[in-house]
Amino acid sequence: MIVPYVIAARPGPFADERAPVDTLAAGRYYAALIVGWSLFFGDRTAPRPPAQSLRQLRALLDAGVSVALLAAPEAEPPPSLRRLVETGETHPLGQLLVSGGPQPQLSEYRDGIWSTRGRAAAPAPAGPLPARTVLEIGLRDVLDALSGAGIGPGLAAVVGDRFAAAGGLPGRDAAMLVPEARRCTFLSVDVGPGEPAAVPPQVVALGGGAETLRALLTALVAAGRHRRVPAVDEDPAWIWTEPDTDPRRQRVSETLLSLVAAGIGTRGAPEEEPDGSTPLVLAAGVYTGTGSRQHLLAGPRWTHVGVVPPPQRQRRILDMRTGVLLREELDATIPRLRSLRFASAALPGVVAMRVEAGAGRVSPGPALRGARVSRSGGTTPARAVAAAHAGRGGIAAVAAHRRSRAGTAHTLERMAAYSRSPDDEPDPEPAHRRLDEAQRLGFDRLLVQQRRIWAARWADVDVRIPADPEAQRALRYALFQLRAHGAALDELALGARGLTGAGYAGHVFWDADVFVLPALASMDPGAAQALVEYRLRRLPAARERARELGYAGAHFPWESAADGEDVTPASGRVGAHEVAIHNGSREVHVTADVAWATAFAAAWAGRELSDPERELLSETARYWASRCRTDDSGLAHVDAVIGPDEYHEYVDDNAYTNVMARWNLRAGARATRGGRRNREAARWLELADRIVDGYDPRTGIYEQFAGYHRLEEVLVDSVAAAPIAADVLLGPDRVRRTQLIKQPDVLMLHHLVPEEVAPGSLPANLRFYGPRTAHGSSLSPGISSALLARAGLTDDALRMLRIGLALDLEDRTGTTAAGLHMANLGGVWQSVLTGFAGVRVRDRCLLVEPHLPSEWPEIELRFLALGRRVRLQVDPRRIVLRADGPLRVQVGGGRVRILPADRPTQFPVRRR
Ligand code: IFM
Repeated sequence: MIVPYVIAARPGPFADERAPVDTLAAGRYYAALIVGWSLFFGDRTAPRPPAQSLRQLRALLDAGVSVALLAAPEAEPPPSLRRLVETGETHPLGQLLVSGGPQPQLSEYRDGIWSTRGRAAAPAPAGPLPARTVLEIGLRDVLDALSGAGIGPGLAAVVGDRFAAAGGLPGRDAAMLVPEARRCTFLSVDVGPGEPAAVPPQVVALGGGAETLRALLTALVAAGRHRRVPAVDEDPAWIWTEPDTDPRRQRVSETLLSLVAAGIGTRGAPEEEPDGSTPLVLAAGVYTGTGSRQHLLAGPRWTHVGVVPPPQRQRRILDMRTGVLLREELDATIPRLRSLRFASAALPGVVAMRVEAGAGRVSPGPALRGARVSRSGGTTPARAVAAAHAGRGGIAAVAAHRRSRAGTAHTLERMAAYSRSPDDEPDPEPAHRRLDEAQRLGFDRLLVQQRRIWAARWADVDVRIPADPEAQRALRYALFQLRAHGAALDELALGARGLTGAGYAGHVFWDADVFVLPALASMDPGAAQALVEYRLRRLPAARERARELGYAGAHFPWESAADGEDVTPASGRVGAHEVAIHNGSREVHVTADVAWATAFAAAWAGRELSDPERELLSETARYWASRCRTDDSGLAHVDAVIGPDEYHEYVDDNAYTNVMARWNLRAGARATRGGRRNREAARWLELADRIVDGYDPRTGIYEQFAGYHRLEEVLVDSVAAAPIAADVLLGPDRVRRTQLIKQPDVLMLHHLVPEEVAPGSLPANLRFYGPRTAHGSSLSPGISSALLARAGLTDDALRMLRIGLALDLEDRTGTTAAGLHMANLGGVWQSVLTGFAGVRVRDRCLLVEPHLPSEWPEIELRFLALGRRVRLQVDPRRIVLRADGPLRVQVGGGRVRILPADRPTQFPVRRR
């Protein structure tokens, strides 16, 4: 047999080596093979495809390789293939795609079902098409179908026989003329005229004809059997790469590379857990400790593997398109250390990993670490079982691994399943059942599902900014982590750092309600509802707290954990200073924030409030009614609070708190039904009208709190370029005497409750408070950017957005090691969705009023709203909206219209 040698033409595990074809394929470089029908089946005039080809086809599909067969117009029609494939076919891992015929259409065989899809490419002209056009259309359709299964072109090999053949001109093959196929690998198995000398640079000239093709197919099948570590499509638009091992960035990388699903988060620590690494597995809502010492419980860890020696150089790639993390050693002898892991989006609580390296480098050790580990008896003796116990609840895990070998590569495959119990003894049984299911499916099938589910998620929610690939990628990172955290659990306790680190002990702040929830509502309504449910279930605790403090109704805690009691610590550090923390008793706006989020989630989804939600709005209104003090002139005040600007404490009539309280009283009144309560609601409405808000109609500016204007006027620029932690730089006492503020306070009102502030007051308040805002909180840049965009200051808005986008990815605050700033991730998406695209929901109508910065001539957003999947495209000339069902829309302040289902509708761009 001929074993041709290859010089691989593109980066990848084999980029720098001369490797025989079976080694090339054995790296599972390809998740899909695209090949001409006649090349695959040989003589197309034969009455039926040869049995050997069909056997290989089935073997490939079983090994997890998708196969696309492209046929020229005169090729044998797909039905004969259908019959043959269906005979004896079970459930192949790969997908079979067939395109061909005089007017090409794509047939797809998946999970035992054939279907024919609409064409992705532009409609072909009527009449017989030239063979080249048929192949181009077919290839486009195939790539589109593969991408729908989460297989990008970088994971596809196009196998042809004469890439340089067309007139001897390099790169004239039909496949190579399709721009979408740019990142495919082209393998030439024949030597056409002029080849291999004139072979286009992107083609790998294997030569060897049909025999090479068979060898390649056999090697691909073997790669599947040998459980090699799959590759990812290194499309820069979809990957985040953490480069070499830089010990200073190690813990930041671990945060950024966290994988989260179904309320279980695993930090991205390298397998060998080198010095300085902080590996951690956390489960949403599972806290340990009491009072302000409550913190998220560390669960058993599943990723530890001994690696000797550890890699000198490596790169780690988070593939956001498919939700997997790849690690690759660089500059080492083959086989290099490689690993791939993911938190299954298909099987809740299941995580999976494969690691490969040369003989003796990888030692599995125990499959679970870091908690009480016991071996299970009974029917599954090979499983490790471990549980981490909190006071009441805990986290149970079961795991198993197995080893295999292919040539010099030794592979370890580990799967684990978690079950979280916020309130009860951790129970490994559900985890055992999940692991049974995962093992029945196997790693490859789980990976296929992972790719498909993430592809479907991105089809619903995504952002495209053709002129700004960096911003697009950073926004995708935010969407990726938000979506991964957004589990539609029965309730979702989402701490300030999510499940990516121990920062803020995993406590739940207003970050979850006001910053994350609106973002999640546009991507996963079930997850947004789970955030609301977390608060609803703690309404009794909030009632209790109000009573303890001498108030009526319900008052939510500033920091919340398991039970809904206030868990704000009494002191903390600001730079070198140990300072008392008063937020627990003073940052009372959180009560209105929770009410706002409850109403927002329902409004965005286009549904009525449920009875428990109405109750929450009424109870919080009742709190404000008792919290307000009425002065002799009848005006109502809220005394001695801390607003979102935490630099100034114990202030009276903080505009944010007062206006949010006013909104809450009105919303509570609207939510209240019947009898005695109506009289109470009338009192709330009357009280709301009397709350002072610090607005001065002469200047159009809200005074942030009583006496703010008398403070020393210091602008941020005179201290340093924002963002800065002004309290750390100047000291908390000094900063308190100035007008410097930590984050938008008054301006948050323009974002959350625009109907509660004076019409047209946004620009004046932006001009006034913008230069005073230090952006000392990660919550600040995203919402500031949204407001600047809405006010038409789009280039300033983009500058501000870039601060938010870099905040974690470049560790701008030096705090990312302790976890992602979830509120910032929510904030940057809000900036794009509600700021630049100007999308809001009001009265069950989608309002759209885009304001694009000069650097972004066009954007495309996909999101969910009012129960619809919405696609919005904006360019300098038009706005195009499309929804998957009828939708009330109002574009650019025009008239309200009903958008027809599934029909793109154009609107003109309004010039300012
Ligand atoms: O909730 C925020 C607050 O607004 C500013 N300090 C950090 C908290 C948690 O992110």
